[in-house]
Amino acid sequence: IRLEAELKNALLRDEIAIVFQPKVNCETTQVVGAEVLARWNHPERGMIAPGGFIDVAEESGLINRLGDRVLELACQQGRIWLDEGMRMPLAVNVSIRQLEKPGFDRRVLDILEHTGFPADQLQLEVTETVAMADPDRVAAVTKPLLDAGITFAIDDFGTGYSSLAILQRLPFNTFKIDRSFVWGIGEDQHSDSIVQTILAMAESLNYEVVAEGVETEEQRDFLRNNGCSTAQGFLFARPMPAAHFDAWLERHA
Ligand code: G
Ligand code: G
Ligand code: MN
Ligand code: NA
Repeated sequence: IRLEAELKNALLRDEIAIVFQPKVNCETTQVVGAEVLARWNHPERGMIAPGGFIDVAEESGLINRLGDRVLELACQQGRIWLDEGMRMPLAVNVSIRQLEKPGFDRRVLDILEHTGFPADQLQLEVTETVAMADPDRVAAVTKPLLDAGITFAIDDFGTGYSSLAILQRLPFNTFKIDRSFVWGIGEDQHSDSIVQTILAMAESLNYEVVAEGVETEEQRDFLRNNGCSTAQGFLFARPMPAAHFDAWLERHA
């Protein structure tokens, strides 16, 4: 309850911040976009990672305001980059509580409109378990957003129970391979096979794949050699505030 009250205050005091983690082409390491991650800039406890507050935000319903704020901050920064001549597609996490809340689609479109960030440069990430729990609802809620040009990724893919039949009815065009499988590459046979199976599924469904949590050259080489187009992880960069992201891009180029 205390954390909930504090989080409510944090929203009023504008203590929610975002960081950006680059997504790179596996082959060329060229930057193809970034995932946006929330942080709570707590006056006493410093930067708090989402593990420390997303659950509370979801249980209390504060996730709706927090999610709107994260999206708004992301689109504002994306627009700044565009005005500086840099196209940077952004992926923002959304939770089931946001998707379920009536008017979600309208609010997303409003934020795009008032920030001037293009819909076709925005991707929304929904975890696999959520996507599969109520596929019809997800399909209905995401329809107007899809029509506007927003794309959808299934986050933490491989940890749930996706069926091909259901996937075909859903609006996703990207799998994000869960980092637990990426970490198993070269370590256990199961992870190698699971990653290869996800890549094969993606090919037959015409999905893109982003491997998350890539930490070693060996993981990256395996992914590239098996046809994975995009990777994200500490091997390339940690999540960073916008100013650091700019500096990193300059060094990376
Ligand atoms: O930044 P970090 O790696 O600690 O993020 C941990 C988890 O929190 C990630 O898996 C991510 O999906 C989730 N997360 C981060 N930012 C947001 C956000 O803005 N909204 C939601 N719903 N989840 C987020
Ligand atoms: O799936 P999700 O949206 O939760 O993923 C983002 C989270 O993963 C962030 O909290 C980010 O800090 C974390 N992360 C990203 N890359 C790596 C990595 O290479 N290694 C580890 N340990 N965590 C990572
Ligand atoms: Mn994610
Ligand atoms: Na994930």
